Amino acid sequence: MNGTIAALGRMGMGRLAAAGLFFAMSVATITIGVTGAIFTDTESVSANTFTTGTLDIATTPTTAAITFSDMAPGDVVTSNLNISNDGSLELRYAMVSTTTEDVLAAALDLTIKVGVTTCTTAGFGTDGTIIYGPLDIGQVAGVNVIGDPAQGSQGGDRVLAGAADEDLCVQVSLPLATGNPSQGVTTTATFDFSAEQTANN
Ligand SMILES: [Ca+2]
Repeated sequence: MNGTIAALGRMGMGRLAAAGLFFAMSVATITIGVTGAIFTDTESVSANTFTTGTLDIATTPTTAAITFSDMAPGDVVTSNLNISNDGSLELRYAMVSTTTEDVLAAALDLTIKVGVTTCTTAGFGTDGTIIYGPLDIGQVAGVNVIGDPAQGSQGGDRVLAGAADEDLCVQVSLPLATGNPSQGVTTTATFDFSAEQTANN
């Protein structure tokens, strides 16, 4: 008896499963039939623009910032050298001085100041802050006069905000104690300025 009920039950379950499968297929058919009738919408986000900044160091003057012909021990010359950040990014700069020979270059004393109100030989000592010297004007091998051109922040590196500038008051003297080895000698110094971004560096 119990076996008969169980058999009938299995038959019932089989019919129920078949009916369920037929119903699911019917729903799928109906769903496919109404796909084109739903509401939709889209939205685009435009103007995701990126621009990079610029790094541009400039000097005024661009050549012969300080010179002296027929110099004698005891002579002094003073000139202004403007350093400007013509780019949009904040920069950090360094300056290396390379000379064409070493004897007179070692005899000549270079002093650089910032914040000098009147950049003349008479006004040089009045105010401002020394950032180099008095030391050699340079060497054939090159001398780090301001900071260090190596990447990153080193002692003496100077920072200029975008579009900012600063005046370097540059003074060169030939001390009275200079001896004959420097007589009749010419040396030419080239000041190389190197700038790098300060952002992420
Ligand atoms: Ca540096």
